[in-house]
Parts: sequence; structure tokens; C-alpha cells
Amino acid sequence: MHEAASTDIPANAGRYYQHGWHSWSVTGWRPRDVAPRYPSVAAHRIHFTDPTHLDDVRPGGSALGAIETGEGEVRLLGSLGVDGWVTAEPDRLVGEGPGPWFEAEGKEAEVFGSYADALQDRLGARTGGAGPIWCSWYSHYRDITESAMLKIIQDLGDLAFAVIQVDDGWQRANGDWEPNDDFTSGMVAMAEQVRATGRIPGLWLAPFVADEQSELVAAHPEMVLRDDDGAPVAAAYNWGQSTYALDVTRPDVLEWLDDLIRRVVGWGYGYLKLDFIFAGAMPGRRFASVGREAGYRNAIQVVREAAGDDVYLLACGAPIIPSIGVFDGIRVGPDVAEYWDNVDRTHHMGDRAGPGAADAITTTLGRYWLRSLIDIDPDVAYFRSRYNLLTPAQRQSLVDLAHVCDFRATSDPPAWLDPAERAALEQFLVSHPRIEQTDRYRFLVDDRKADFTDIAESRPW
Ligand code: 9PG
Repeated sequence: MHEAASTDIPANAGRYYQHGWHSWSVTGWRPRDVAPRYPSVAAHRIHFTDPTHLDDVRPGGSALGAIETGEGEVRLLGSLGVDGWVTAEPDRLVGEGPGPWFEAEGKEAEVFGSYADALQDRLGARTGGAGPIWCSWYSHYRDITESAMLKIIQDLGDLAFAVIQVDDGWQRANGDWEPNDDFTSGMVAMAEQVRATGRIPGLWLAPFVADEQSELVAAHPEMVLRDDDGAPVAAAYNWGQSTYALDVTRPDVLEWLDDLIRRVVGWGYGYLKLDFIFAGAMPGRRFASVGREAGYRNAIQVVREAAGDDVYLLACGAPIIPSIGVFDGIRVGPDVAEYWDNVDRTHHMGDRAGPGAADAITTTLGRYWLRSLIDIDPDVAYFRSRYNLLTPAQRQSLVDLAHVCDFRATSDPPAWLDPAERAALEQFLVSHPRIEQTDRYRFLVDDRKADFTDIAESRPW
């Protein structure tokens, strides 16, 4: 461990490991001589990386950075605490933040493994798996309804799902966490329907944001995080209006959060997908004078305390390092989609943090070293050919990735599957193949080779 957060880059060094700020932010091995690109659209910029580093001239990453120093060898500089950032200067990696700082050189898997061990000593770890999850997002999106859910619950029959999770679309507004008119029987009744099948009810929430037009913002504008000019800080634009970040260092916000989490757990939900929570670490003028990620970590500890130890907490859109030891699982890549790549967005607009299977796979594998600290969620696999542009081989890559990560989820409604597809899903849910990593992007799944090299190596920087 070092106090001085800087390490030389040898003259013959290879690529640089860039670690994206939150779940969706681009992560992987990039050329050092290519200047970083940043998306130009505000709605994309907000998710792309730590907003205080948008437009940095040098490549950089959240908490850690590494460089290839020889065949299979790397040198890593990483923060063992929150609020760390590493920049790749031409001749050295430079760490900023409170640290303490960790430095190691050697075989790639060993170096990342010992960094993970050192992080565990400081931040703890929680792993254990949620069991297979059926999630409503990647089929019904925001149009999910109570009647669609009831049909799905029925059609799932005895498929071996442990969790049935309602995603975005049930709430009146972000901030107003009560059921909307599409869930007329309410969320307690929905949880009871899931429980009756012997499964754990799951619910999506975005507890650190509130829509501009929500009742919460109307009633409590003081809860919203402000910039230096006193203007509300937006954390998303994808609900047809601005969605604001809450100041999660305010005592009244923490009390409101405690109450919210206790309420939804009281409704019967044992699995919570907490989304857009990077909002808790957005730049702004906070009530408490703490680092952005320190304030975030304190708030998620309040959430954990309110949920209790037995509720599975999945973080999504979450800053990675400050989430360790508090959440059970974390999304480690951008959203998958029923298509491979949105070339307009990824190649032409320089934004690989948006939905698409190719970048979900690549960023997830870039975060594979985290698996001893927290369950790594690669997002859903698809078994359906209906409403799906993915080829069978592309769908298989997502299935392999789920096995490699030991995290199984899908959004396919059984009614959309033909008999062969349903049989494949059935098999997926109960199989636990032996996984062996043989190279950065190569694995053995039982005795079959799963090689993601061509996918990961062909993504643009
Ligand atoms: C619900 C979804 C699903 C999904 C999450 C998250 O505008 N955006 O850039 C944007 C990025 C990600 C995103 C939605 C919008 O997806 O990852 O699984 O829960 O929210 O809204």
C-alpha cells in the first residue's frame, strides 16, 4: 500500500484498463494513444462516466487503472476507498482521492485478485446469488401491467425461477412510489400472487431520484440536489421530463429513504432492484460536506439497514467501488437489448454506455474480477426469437455470459417461446456448469469453450 498515488508506465507498455464509474459506464482495455471520446447528447453524457471527468483530455477511470506491462502481465493502481479516480498520463498512472492506494504488478488475474482481496478488507463483501430471476423490463418495458404480470406468473408454471421482479412502470412517478392505474389491486396483492407460487417477489425502484413533476418534488423541493446556481441537478431525462437527483446527505432525505424501503419491504418484496442510484453521487452542493461517493455509501447503508439483512439488494446504475459490502449484487454493464449493437450510438456518437448486447458482454467481462466481492449481474439472457434481432449465436453468448457470471435472469414471457425455446430456458434455469477462466475473454463452460475475444476486441474506443 502506498501514500503516493502514482506509478510509472514503462516505455514498452501496452493497453490501459479503463474502469467506468457506474454500472453502464464503459470498462475495458483501451489503446493509450487514442484520445477519449465523449457523447454530445446531454441524456447520454449523464450516464457515460463520472460527470466531473466528462471531457478529460486523458483516459481515466473510477477508483483504479491498470496497464499491460508484458505478456499476461499488468501493473495496477487502485484506491481502497471511495472517491478515487485514476488518470492515464503518457508516462504514469496518477491517482486522486483519499485512498489508501494499492499498487501491484504481475499476472493479470493475480493482480486484480489481490486488489479485490484488499478491497474486501476495507469494504467487506456480500455474495451468494439470488437464484434465477424473471424481470419484466426486456419484454414489456414501461408498459408492464398487473394483468400482464398475472398472465406471466401463471404461464411460468413450475419453471425454476426464484424471483419474479416487476420493473419500471408500476409507479405513479419516480419519487411517488405508489402503484399507478395499471396496478389497480396494488403492490401488496402483486407480491402475494408471486409468493403464492413459492417465489420471492421483486420490485424495481429508483430511490435516489424524483421526477420534476412528481408530488415529492412539489411538496419537498428542498430534498433535491442543487448546483452552485441553485438549479436542480438532473440525473436522467428518460421519463419524458427531467428527473432530479436527491441530496442523500440530508437528514430528511435519509429519513424518507428509510421509510420508503421499510414500506416496500413491508409490502412483501424480498428482492429490490435499486436503479439510477449514481444519482446519489452526482456533483452538486450537498447538505453534508462529504465526498460524493462517501455520501452515497452512507445513504446505501441506511437503505441496507432499513431493508434488513435478508432482503436481496441489486444495485443498478450504481457507482461500483462504493457499493461493495452493502449490496448483494450489482449490474456490471449497460443494458442488453434484443439487438447486438446500435452503431449510430456506439460508433458514430462515441457512446458505448447505451443498450446493446455487444457492449453489455464487453463491459461485464471487464468487471469480472469483482465477483468475489459482490454478485455480478450481466443483465438478462434471451431464449425467444420473437421480437428479437439477435442471432442464435448472439443469444448463446448471453447465455454463456450468464453461466460465467453465475447470475441467471430473463424477461421472456413464456407465451413468446416455442417449445424448443422453452426447453432451453428450462435447462438454463437448473444448470450450474463448472466455469474455468482460461484467458482474459476465454472460458470453459463444463467442457465447452466460450470465447468472447472477438466480441470484446472489436468494440470501438
Ligand atoms: C428501467 C430500466 C431497467 C434497466 C436499467 C435501466 O436513458 N438511459 O440512458 C437509460 C439507461 C439505462 C436504463 C434506462 C435508461 O435502464 O438498467 O434494466 O430497469 O432502467 O427504466
